[in-house]
Amino acid sequence: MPGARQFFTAKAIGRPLSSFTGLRMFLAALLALSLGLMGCGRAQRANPVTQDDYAVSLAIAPSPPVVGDGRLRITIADRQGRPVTDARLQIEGNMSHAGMTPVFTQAAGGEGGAYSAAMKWTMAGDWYLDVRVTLPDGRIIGRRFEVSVR
Ligand SMILES: [Cu+2]
Repeated sequence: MPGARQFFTAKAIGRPLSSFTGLRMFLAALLALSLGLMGCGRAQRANPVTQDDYAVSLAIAPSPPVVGDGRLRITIADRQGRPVTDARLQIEGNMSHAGMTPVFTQAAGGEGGAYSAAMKWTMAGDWYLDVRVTLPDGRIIGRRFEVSVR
């Protein structure tokens, strides 16, 4: 699948991209509005990117995460609790305030349903991680995790 390793290409994302982009634009507008009204505010929490039957969990090392190099461990299981291997994960980290450069990382393989990715926390504070999972059958699911970095 050429291009699948690139982040957020239209080909890889397909139809969900438009709603995701719309959501991002809506959130950006909300954030701009809230910043204008009350200074440096938090972004609104987003609704789930997709509805699905999978269980996706995140663990971070070190814990609690600190500024600098960290490690993400993301575990995926299906509805029956069976580990999902051979998915591809594209991960985008953003802070809850405007003006930060996003941090990207990715993971694949997933032996035992566990995926490991290096992550660089570039600043202390509130982050959110958008995890896009391309399942072995090509479907894409998404999760957003909130992370507080010291
Ligand atoms: Cu920041």
